[in-house]
Amino acid sequence: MILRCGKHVLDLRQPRIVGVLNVTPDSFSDGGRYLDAAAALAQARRLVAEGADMIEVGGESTRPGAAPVSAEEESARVLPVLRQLARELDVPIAIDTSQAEVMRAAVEAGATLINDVRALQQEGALRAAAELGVPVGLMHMQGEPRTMQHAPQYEDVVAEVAAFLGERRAAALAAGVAADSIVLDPGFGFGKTQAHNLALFAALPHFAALGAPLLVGLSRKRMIGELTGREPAERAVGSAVAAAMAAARGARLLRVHDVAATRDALTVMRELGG
Ligand code: HH2
Repeated sequence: MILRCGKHVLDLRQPRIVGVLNVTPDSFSDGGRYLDAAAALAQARRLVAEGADMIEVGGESTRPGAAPVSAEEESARVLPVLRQLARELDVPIAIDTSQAEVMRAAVEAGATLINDVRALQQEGALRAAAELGVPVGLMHMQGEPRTMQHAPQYEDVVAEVAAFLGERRAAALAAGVAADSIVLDPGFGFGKTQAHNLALFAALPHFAALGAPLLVGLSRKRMIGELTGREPAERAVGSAVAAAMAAARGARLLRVHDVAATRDALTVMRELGG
């Protein structure tokens, strides 16, 4: 399995690390730290040196309770950073956005993968993704960030998330997105209780068997906090263990903040035959 991101080809027989770079004032674990382009570039270089195979840039926090941002505001945050990273780094750059206008500007600025936590459901997003011709990540979320953790409910979380991903994949294909450009993600923490997250984690082999590369984002999330009793900045070990286990269960793209810890976890697991 490979993923073609512009001139970069990711061989997904190995799990790949996506280093997260949030250029937001309010992200839950790194908000406000990389707002200016120079700080963002320095952090991106650090993530690549630590072993990131891709860098993802996001200008909208989707933490529980976060308010939406306008396309203008989001573009102003991400575009200068994307241009610099695309010029200076030799790894693919992803854009984390739901807005068609931002997708178009981001790809123009050098992004070669679109990661959408709303799975191309916003107006114009399906068409933009198909026209831009880059891979797209489709994630499941119940509700919207502002209210998604109020009372998430499912009859059967695994079946409902899988059905949603199947529908969004069909919609993307119908819009003209290439079959080998679709990445799926169950969306840990997005309108899910701890019990829902644990059920989805146990079902990762099922999601991997849907036939598209599987992306997971567990890094520093409350799911890890509930298991370890630690604050976001102290969740690197728990997150790295979870990422390695997810890879063993079929995840191919691991969206993480702590790249060095994740790289070590994957290396040790591989060398020990896990
Ligand atoms: N999680 C976050 C953001 N984007 N995208 C995908 N595909 N999967 C995820 O699990 C995912 C995601 C939330 O993490 P973070 O970006 O660190 O926080 P914030 O949303 O506060 O910026």
